[in-house]
Amino acid sequence: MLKRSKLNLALILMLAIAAVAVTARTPGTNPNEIVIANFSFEPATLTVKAGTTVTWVNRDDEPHTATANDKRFNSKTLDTGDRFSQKFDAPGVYNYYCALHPHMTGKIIVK
Ligand SMILES: [Cu+2]
Repeated sequence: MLKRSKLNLALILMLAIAAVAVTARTPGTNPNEIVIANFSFEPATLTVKAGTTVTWVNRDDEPHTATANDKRFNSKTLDTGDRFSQKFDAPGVYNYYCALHPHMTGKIIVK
């Protein structure tokens, strides 16, 4: 019985550590990741090298999209926790917005 409760305690500790590790993953941890939170893209302007894959992740309770102004890329509707990745091969400035909330805007600068 004692053994079993120790095992349970170890399991709970492991789960707690895993939960902390996930929670600690704050915006900016991955330099090529854009977090959508509080109805904004963070960072709003991201500069990357040509050939970089950028990933958006929705951390809001509301659905959002990442839609290029010129429609060169367009995520589907991203629900909470959903991700969208886009590779940028050609240098340039890529302005985008959220199709559901057009006041949400962002920019990828590819060098
Ligand atoms: Cu939105």
